[in-house]
Amino acid sequence: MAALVLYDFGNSVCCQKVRITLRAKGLDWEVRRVDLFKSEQYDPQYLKMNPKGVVPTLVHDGRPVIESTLICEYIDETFPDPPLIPSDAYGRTRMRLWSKFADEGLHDGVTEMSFSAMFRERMRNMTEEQRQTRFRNVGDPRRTDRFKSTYELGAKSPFVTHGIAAYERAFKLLDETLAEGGPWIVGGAPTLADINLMPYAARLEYLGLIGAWLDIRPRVREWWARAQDWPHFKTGLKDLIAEDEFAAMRTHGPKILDDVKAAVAGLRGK
Ligand SMILES: N[C@@H](CCC(=O)N[C@@H](CS)C(=O)NCC(=O)O)C(=O)O
Repeated sequence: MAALVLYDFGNSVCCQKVRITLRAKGLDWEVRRVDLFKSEQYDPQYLKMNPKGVVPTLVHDGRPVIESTLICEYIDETFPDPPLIPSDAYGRTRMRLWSKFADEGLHDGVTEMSFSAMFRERMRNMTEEQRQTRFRNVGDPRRTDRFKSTYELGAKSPFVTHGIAAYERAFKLLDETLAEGGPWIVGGAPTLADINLMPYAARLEYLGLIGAWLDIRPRVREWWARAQDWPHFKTGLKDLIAEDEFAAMRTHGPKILDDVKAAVAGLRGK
């Protein structure tokens, strides 16, 4: 078995964070695909490693590490060159603030937006039994409620609105942060703060929605252009998205653009 094995699924944002980090460290890994649409994340063997039934899981020398934010920090500590975590305590807290933004708002937000634009259709075509398995979600009632609400209400679900607001807060702070320094979030070189945010910006970009937040934020647009030019963004994220996944995002994302724009305008008091 390879030293590093990543339990991974195509276009998953959390897996993308981990892949960019592995690329930035120049590491190779073996992929084990967990098909979320076949509910393979609920396989009892997989749940022993990752009790929440989510991807990614990184197995290093036979030991599982879970939670993408923790996995990225683990990779940085285990393979220190080049460093992706600032060396001073203040820099580290500033970097971790962006992990919190991702974990405490953006992740649920992007999940619900993607779901309302793309996956709802796919769930309608499932059998009732398959759908109920997805809803049950290994006993996490909060995820079940989010899932059901978005399945029923689409972009009008309050969970989608919460996600749109989380993005508005994050991009506003990013704008202020970049105004004070830059060109990366915590200074002159990319850190896990940038890596944590990249997949969440990328998904909005590929869904054709990002302009709704960045229209008034040229500094964030510059950061995003710089991120997309970073070689590890390309090899860890963009190059690993299949053409049919790009096509699905391009086709379905714009369906919720008007709802997104209206919600952002509401948040800005327009
Ligand atoms: N906090 C977890 C979240 C992981 C997560 O939600 N992963 C999604 C894919 S991005 C997943 O596996 N979802 C399973 C499902 O939809 O049932 C992490 O950062 O690793």
